[in-house]
Formats: sequence, C-alpha cells, structure tokens
Amino acid sequence: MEKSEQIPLEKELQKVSVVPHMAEQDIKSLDREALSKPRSLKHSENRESKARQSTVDLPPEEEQHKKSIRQSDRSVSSTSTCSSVAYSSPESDQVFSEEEDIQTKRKTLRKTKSWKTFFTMVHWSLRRQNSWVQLAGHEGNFKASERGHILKKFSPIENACLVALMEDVLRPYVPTYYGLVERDEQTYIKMEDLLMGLEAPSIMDCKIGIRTYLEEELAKALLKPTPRKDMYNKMVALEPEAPTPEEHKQQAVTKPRYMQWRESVSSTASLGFRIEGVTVEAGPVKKNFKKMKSRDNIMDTFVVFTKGRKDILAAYLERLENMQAALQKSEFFRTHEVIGSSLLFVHDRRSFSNVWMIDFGKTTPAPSHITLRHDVPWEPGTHEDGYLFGLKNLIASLRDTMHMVEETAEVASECTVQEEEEEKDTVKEKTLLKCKMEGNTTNGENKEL
Ligand code: I3P
Repeated sequence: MEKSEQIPLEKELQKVSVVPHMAEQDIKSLDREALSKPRSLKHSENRESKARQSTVDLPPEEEQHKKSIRQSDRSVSSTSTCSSVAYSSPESDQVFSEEEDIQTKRKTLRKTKSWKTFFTMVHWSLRRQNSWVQLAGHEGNFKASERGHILKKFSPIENACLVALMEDVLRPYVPTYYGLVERDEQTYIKMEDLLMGLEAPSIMDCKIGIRTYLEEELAKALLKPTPRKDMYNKMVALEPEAPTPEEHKQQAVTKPRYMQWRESVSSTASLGFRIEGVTVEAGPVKKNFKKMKSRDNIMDTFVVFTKGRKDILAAYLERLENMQAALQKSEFFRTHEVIGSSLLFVHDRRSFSNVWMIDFGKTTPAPSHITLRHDVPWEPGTHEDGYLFGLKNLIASLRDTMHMVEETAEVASECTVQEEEEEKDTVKEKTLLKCKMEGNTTNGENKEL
C-alpha cells in the first residue's frame, strides 16, 4: 500500500535545489528523481563569516565537546556522505540499509538511546562512505527507504497529524508525508529524509513546550500508579537526592513524576524548550543536557553548534520567525495539543540550513470546546502545551547568541586593529632607531674618514 504524492507548487518554490557535494561514484549512482528533486533548504549567504570561531568560555563539558569536534574534524573524509536522520525520540533505534544484513549490524551496535545510537550510526556510515543508514525513535521505529525518504513505524496519532499538516499552513515546516508503505508485515509512514544530501551535517534537537507528558498519562498514573524502576534509576543517576524517601524505598517512580522532574531540572519548565542532543559536523553526539537549565549555557551550546557562524544563526532565526507567524495562522496548531514534539535544526558545511517540526507521536486534538493559546502556563484540564512560549524563548536566545557572536567578532576585530597599530608603531620606532643608529655610524665613519 504505497501512496505517492505530488509536492505542490508553493512548496517547490520555497525550495532551493541542492545537488550534494558527493564523491563521483555517488553522483553517478543518483537517480534522476533524486537529482532533480528540490530540497527545502535555505542557502545562507556569507559562508566565511568572520565570527566563525567562538571565543566564548565554555564549561568543562563544552570544552570536552570542542575537543571531540576537533577530533571528528580529522576523522571525517571530505568525500564522505552522510544520509542519516536524527529525529529525537525517546527510545533508541537502529535502521539499516535494506540490502544490509540487519542481524550482523545489530550485533555490532549496542541498544542505546536515540542520540547515542545516532552517533554510532553516523560514524558507521562515514566509515562506509555512503551507507544508507536511518535512525531514530523508539526501538525498531525507523527503516531505510529509497534515497530521499525514510520510513517511520506507523503510529495512528502521528499519521493523522502528518495527513492534516499536509493541508495546513505549517506544511513547509514539516517533513513531506508520502503515505503508508508495508515492509515485512509492518506498516510504516513514508516521509522526507531531512538530511538527504547534506555534507557532514550539524544537527540539534530541541524539545518544545513546557510539558512533555500527556494529561491522559497523568490521569492514568493517578488512577493506577505504575512504578517505573528504569525511571527511578535514571533519576538517581542524575540526582541521587531527587527521589522522595518513599520512592527510594520503592526504587521506582511513576512516569509523570519522572517527566515533571526532567522538566524542572532542564530548561523545559522555565523556558519552554530544552536541548536534547547536538552533533556538530557529523561528529560525536552530545546529549548530556539533562541538567542544562540556564540561558547562558544554552547560548554557549548554540555557539558550539553553529561554530559561532552568524550567517547560520541568522538563517535559523529567520526560519523560526516565519514558523512562528505560520503557527499563529495554523488551524492545526489552534486545535492540537503538541506534546513531546521537537524542532530539528540542521545545517552543513556549505551553509545549507533549515529547521523542521518533527515527532508528532504525542500530538493530539484538544477537546473541541477548548481553544489553545500555547503561551500560557498549563493547568490540568487546560491542555496547554507552552509551545509558543518555548518558541519565543528559543528565538530570543538565538537572537542574543547572534548578538553575542557579533560583539565577540567586533571585539576581536578591534583587538586586531589595535594590535596592528601597535605593531606599526613598533616597526616605526624600530625603523627610526635603526635610521638614527645608521646615521650615527655613517657620521662616525665620515668623521673617521
Ligand atoms: C524519556 C523521555 C521521553 C519519554 C520516555 C522517557 O526520558 O522523557 O520523552 O518518551 O518515556 O523515558 P529520558 O529523556 O530522560 O531518557 P515519550 O515521550 O514517548 O513518553 P518512556 O520510557 O515511557 O518511553
């Protein structure tokens, strides 16, 4: 059961054609469709931004990350192509080329959370120079498809959202939906591969909203609490003192309790968004953001993610502002509670950048008598998700990061001018001194003569 869909003209027009910079054999192997298919990526101007390198002091973990970025720079071949998708989702997944021996690959890869697995897969992909690897979501959620598409395990909730979104003003901001396909007796949603054609992509996943659990989950937990040992363990690993004496005794916590705690230790509760994972130029995935709460640390992470490039930051800002305007007009957004959804930031070395709304597995229609605002605090029964509140804060943080980068670049260039002036003065002084000495010597010689 496969349904292909015509991309409407307005979406085509918004796209900028990208022919990936690939090794020759890769280009030859591209089919016509892949070459002619425009990608909705934004081409940022001014590739060689002066503010490319950040001089911001980072906490030790960021410094460590910088080191790993440098290491990965060395290990990435310039002709490598990387076609992997990093939809942030709660659980790990490994999806392989349909021609690959899945069992063999599974043996080689540990079952991990999505970002960790994503990194492993990216590295594996890079080593193999062009392996078709897809990854994300809950275990077994994704499967590779033909070039330019990915398959995500069918979820009626997500499917309904994507169908509705294809008719909504938000369409340009979500991966194109191509219907349902059957593979190995499993139904998948076929959608656009957002990383197709990107060269050593940098990817950042931000979970949006002030709430990450459904009201339904909360109601269930109140009626029939299901203690989760795994969540207790994750909680203790991060904050040994976080569980109550009762929870310590049970060695378990309920899901809403864990989710609410996660929201409070990260920036979700305060800013309405949190960074889930970052990879820079297909380098190692950094995902230890669970306790990242302060705006300053978030801004530093944006600097690391963009390598302080003003053009990339500006392109992201523009895209998010347009998205914000579209959200305010969207019928879908007005009527849906968007929980656990992410914004996927992607850019590559050639200055292509874009931001996408992804992960609609917990996005459900709100009761018909409710008109959602998305920018007010949540109270049980209101179904508010704080999506717009989070987006507003995200935009403000990105804007401030851009100003910080600009200021840093200005200070750096002022310093350079000053250093140059000082250098000139020193040279002048030295020349004068030399002239004087030569004059004296000449005079002396003349005198002697
Ligand atoms: C997970 C994260 C996911 C959630 C998952 C949590 O915690 O909050 O969003 O999945 O619940 O374990 P963490 O990021 O700290 O690992 P859902 O969004 O699908 O609820 P789960 O274990 O019940 O899948």
